[in-house]
Amino acid sequence: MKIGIVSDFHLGYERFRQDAYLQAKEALEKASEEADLLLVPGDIFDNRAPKPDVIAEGISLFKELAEKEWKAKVAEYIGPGKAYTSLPIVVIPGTHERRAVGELNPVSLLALAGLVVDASDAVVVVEKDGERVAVRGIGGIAEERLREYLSSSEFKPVENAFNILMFHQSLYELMPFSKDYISFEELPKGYDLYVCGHIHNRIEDKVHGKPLLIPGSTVLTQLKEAEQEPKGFYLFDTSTGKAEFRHINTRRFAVVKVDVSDKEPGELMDEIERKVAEKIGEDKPVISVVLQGRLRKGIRLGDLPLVKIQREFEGRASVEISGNGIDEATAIADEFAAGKLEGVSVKEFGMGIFLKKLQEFGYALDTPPAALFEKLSTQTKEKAVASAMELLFGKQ
Ligand SMILES: [Mn+2]
Repeated sequence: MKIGIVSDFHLGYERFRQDAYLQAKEALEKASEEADLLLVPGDIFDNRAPKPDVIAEGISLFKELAEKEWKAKVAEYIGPGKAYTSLPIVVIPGTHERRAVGELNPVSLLALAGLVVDASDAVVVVEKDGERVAVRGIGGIAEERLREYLSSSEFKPVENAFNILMFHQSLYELMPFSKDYISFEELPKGYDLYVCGHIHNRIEDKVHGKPLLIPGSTVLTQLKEAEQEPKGFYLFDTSTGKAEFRHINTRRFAVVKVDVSDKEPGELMDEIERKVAEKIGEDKPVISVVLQGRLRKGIRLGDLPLVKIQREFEGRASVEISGNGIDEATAIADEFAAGKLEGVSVKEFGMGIFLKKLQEFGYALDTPPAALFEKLSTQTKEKAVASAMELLFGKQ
């Protein structure tokens, strides 16, 4: 059987609303031309409660597929829910669609309408000419609850079938940021193929010696450098065990890096403008300007008229400018060395920067900034973030 794997459409994503719809449409259409079975491992929608016109986009995408002739059929559904169609289009909700247990999410609505089969917490067996493919789905669940779910649920590959585990989680080997993220080794064994959503650039790897395929999103979301790679979907052939990645047409995305070190503001603005102009084309690309290095003494990022550049290219490109790569730490160390902070403790100085940042983000929660600063500055990074979250939003 040929299996099309398409993920993370993020329908309704405000920034690139039309791209999200058109690129998902193209990916699904192209995949359905060749695949017997389609898998969508989550984040069809960008929101757990999409507006009716966004739900309509989802319905129309899958309605077109439902009208095609499919040789493969859902033959069996093992789980607490139900398959409302025999169409071989098997999906799970992702993190963006997650709601409390027992509540309907927008993906379960598509399933209820008989357009797709929701494989959350279930095994869906698809059959074509006597060949059976069994998909065990895990709907996106909170990372810290995944281990408990894996140990309390049944993972029994179906006999005489090609078994797939489909999920939507962060994986530690690919994102080593939290111990809550599961590692390859902890995933259930006995599957012939592992399919994951959630990660927005494509990845091919091995889990328990079997292929792991992550197709990435069909729309640009994070504006990370890796997203400059072409987007698309996987086509996996069970007879050869091989996967091919097929490209789709997407809005062009370019990253422009500018070293700010020792430059006058005027000079810097000219350079940014010139580099952005080089990337402009008729296709209205998304251009991410990443500022790096150390600003000249006395110049602050906020002093640069960056919005002017964004306005200048309006209608010809979508320009995003990020100062996250600017080395502020060294500049602060210089101020210390120059004795500018005499009489001010490091803690007070840190608190000052923290307050300024909160203001920039429009912080408006009840917790006093000083209490938050204490929580964040007295523990290891992971614990600090966890206890600050608890302070702000209560126990999750
Ligand atoms: Mn996603």
